[in-house]
Amino acid sequence: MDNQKINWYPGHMAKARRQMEEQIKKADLILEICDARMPFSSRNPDLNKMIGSRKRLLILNKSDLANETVNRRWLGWFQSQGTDAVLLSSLRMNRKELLDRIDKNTREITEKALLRGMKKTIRAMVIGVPNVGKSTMINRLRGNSIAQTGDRPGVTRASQVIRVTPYLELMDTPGLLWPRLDDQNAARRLCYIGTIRDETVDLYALTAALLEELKTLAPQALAERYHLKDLSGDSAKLMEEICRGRGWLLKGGEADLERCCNVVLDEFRGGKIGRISLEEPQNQARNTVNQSDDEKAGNRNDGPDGESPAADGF
Ligand SMILES: Nc1nc2c(ncn2[C@@H]2O[C@H](COP(=O)(O)OP(=O)(O)OP(=O)(O)O)[C@@H](O)[C@H]2O)c(=O)[nH]1
Ligand SMILES: [Mg+2]
Repeated sequence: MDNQKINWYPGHMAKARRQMEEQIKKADLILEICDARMPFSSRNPDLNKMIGSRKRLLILNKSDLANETVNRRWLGWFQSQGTDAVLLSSLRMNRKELLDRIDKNTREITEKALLRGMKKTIRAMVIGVPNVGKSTMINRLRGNSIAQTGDRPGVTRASQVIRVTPYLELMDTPGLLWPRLDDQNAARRLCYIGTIRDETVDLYALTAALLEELKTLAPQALAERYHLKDLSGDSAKLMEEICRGRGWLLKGGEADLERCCNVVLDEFRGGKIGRISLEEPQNQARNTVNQSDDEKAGNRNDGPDGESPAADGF
């Protein structure tokens, strides 16, 4: 992955970006969604600039896939920064709690309108990078599947307004990345979680990099999932072992590395290896690969918090 520049800006995004710049100005509230496993790298700096000082609620979605302790740390960190944030799992959220939170964030606007004798319909815009669960969250809030969703990036191609309650409209928008890719660590993580299309990256290099990170972030979970006795070898060796353990062999007995890459990435994305957070608030301003050994130990996702999926947040 080191020598491979990722082209993460498909053509449709430039058009969507221009439209969203205008739409943001008209929104009463911005619901910015990021991935709870990596709230730093899954937020689009470009969108951040466009939002400016407009009212926003930051939603750390897919919290069911992230480590619970780290989730709480992120929530505390955002609070300390003055950013209103919530943990969410769109797949098992409490609809009323999220609606109440939206209501709280727009109360001033509705009360002002009431004073003028009007019952205002709030328009909130749902934005974020691809595949973080924007459309899924809207469907869950509405109670049926009106917006198209899918476990790949780029499903929503155009903005669409969806009425969620008589007085709340949400605008679903296409996931947006930013055109300049400077931080290759962030790019790699975005690939791990399926924000950038797999077709644009070398999946072998990506899986090798992910396994290297998991050796540090969740060694126990990794060893257990793939019955690995020894994690000291490099990622090429680990992939060989995973293939042999699972019986993924080609005709001549060679390891089926393509299958290994597809399954490991898929299992990581689906939380099957464990609830693993890729970023911690205290490291948010630098690369986790440059952490000290103490910090690495503190960043582990293994142990009681990393094991059982449980609903937290909404
Ligand atoms: N585990 C888990 N999966 C989720 C959650 N929210 C969404 N998903 C899954 O993530 C995938 C992407 O969801 P979408 O709602 O299509 O994501 P999106 O942000 O609208 O994506 P684009 O339209 O491509 O920008 C789907 O497979 C969803 O089922 C969540 O909270 N937890
Ligand atoms: Mg979508």
